[in-house]
Amino acid sequence: MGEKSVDQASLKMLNKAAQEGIETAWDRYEKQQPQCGFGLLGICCRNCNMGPCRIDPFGDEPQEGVCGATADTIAARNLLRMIAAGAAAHSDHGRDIVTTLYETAAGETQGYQIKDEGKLRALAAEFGIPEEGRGKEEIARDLAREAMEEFGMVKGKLQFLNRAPEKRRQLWEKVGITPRGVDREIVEVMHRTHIGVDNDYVNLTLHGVRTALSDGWGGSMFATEFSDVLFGTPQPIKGQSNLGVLKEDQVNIVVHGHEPVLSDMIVQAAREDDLLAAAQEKGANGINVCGMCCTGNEILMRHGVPVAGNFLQQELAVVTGVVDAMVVDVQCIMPALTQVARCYHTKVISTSPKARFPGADHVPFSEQTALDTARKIIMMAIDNFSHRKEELIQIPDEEMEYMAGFSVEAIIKALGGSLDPLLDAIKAGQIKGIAAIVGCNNPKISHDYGHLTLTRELIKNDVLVVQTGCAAIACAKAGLLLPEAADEAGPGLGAVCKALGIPPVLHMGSCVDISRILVTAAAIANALGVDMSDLPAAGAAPEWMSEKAVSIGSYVIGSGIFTVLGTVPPVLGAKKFTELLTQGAQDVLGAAFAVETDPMKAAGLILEHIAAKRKGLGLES
Ligand code: XCC
Ligand code: SF4
Repeated sequence: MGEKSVDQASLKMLNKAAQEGIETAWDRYEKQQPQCGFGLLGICCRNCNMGPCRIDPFGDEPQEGVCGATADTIAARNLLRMIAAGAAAHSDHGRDIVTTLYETAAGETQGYQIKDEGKLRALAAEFGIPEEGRGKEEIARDLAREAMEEFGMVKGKLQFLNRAPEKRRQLWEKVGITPRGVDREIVEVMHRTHIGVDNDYVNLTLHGVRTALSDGWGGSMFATEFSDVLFGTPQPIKGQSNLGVLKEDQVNIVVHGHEPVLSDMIVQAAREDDLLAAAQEKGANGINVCGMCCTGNEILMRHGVPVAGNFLQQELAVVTGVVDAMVVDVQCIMPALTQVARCYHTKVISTSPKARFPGADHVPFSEQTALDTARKIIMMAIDNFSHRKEELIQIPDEEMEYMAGFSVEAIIKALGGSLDPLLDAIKAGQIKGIAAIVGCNNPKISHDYGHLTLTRELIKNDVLVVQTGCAAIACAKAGLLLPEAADEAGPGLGAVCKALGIPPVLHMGSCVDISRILVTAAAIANALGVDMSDLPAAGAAPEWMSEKAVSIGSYVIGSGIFTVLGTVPPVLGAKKFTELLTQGAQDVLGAAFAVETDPMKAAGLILEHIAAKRKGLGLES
């Protein structure tokens, strides 16, 4: 497993990059070795200018920062700031979707429509907004305004929390971590982690979980639900994945980042006749829009658009020499892209006022002129088609079909209208439990190895796997998102999948769509009349790297679900804090973290956990 990747297409492009003298994340990671020990252990602090301070991890002096902060305080504060950044990223994305819905309802945007009126009306009912006899625009305006208020603290408690089982809500109340408002919790992290405010690592941790909950049951859930209203609720759909989706004879546009507001418009505009004609005029046989990372997941879930790859493949896509434009919005976009692009002909086009990249072309995107901007970007890609450097072109032939689009609504539909068949299969032990495998890639672990190994091992043992993000793309490339992959599953899960015609690994969307997983888990717990912590369910992030993943992991355990991390979080230098995260949290939240870098062992932990929870529910193992 010493290889940089287990994905053949990526290995080919890494080879090509090396021959052409191109540095990638793996090379830069190598150059960072050895990485800073204090940083890895989480015990350096730069929160004030008496510092920076660091704690001696071997128990020698110093054991406190200048202000007296201990290792536990420092590591907890650092982790809280990671949660805040992650929650902010998801939630700011959510806010933008809410705003887009509001402006669309007011007739102020270009190209958007309310695509799922049924979902709009259901959400309105949930928020207590009258909908009978009212038009969809009117309802959408009220709903969006109501949602905007959730970011502040008008009601003092997030609306979507009501989707959680009552026992879980009571626990949140009792522990004092019911999230009040999305922005409020994030701001409070920054306040509490300022020098001389919250110095108790337990108190800090509880607020960290509350902030993360405001992401999972707040910002992220708004992003998902309101995206469904605007762009349609995903239904099962097929498409292609991996770098082989790039086409030598077509204009290739890779959309990379996170938000559907731009990528959906590009997909829409790329189908227009005059743009196709313009591409043909330049000698191209078409316009090939592909996705990357989570914005890729957004459009593959809704349109079956091909996905070129996951996080560690962004540079490698450029190395093929056929990407005419790499269009980016926000999050997980390596600044190195413009460096790599310079060696080929690729234009990196940034679009968000929040995310500029030195060396990129910037085309400011706004909802008011969305379709025109998308057209302009596509024209730039078309114009760039003739600038390809023939001698640098090499497209790996790896390409794999996937089935995605498993929203909660789609899962219920696939089950024949209710969750009952799934519950019955779980009760009967055909399906032992459910595992959510999510998150990024990280050069600290062989690319895709963690995702694929853990997924394969779990489905083999009759655990239904649900996925989002880069984990899902890894499995798409490996063919695990196809109904035929049921052959790789254990006899119980395999039979259920074959009967329903679904894959044993369900792609539920982008990372904000982990909210769909929360909704599913809550619905199952509600149907069984138990708390989410009683379910035979687990979460895992085998290759995580982003701060968003820290927020996700924290709201998953905050929701009562055991979570295994496959790369080591920066906390191990703080003994008591680490114990709290991996053990103490169990008593308080009914769930805790485990850290296990070997995905086979991680699978063992999850299977053990699922068996114990089945026993707790009185189910046969
Ligand atoms: Fe980013 Fe969402 Fe991680 Fe992938 S999984 S590397 S966060 S793109 Ni979200
Ligand atoms: Fe050092 Fe305390 Fe300042 Fe952190 S807050 S840099 S530990 S003095």
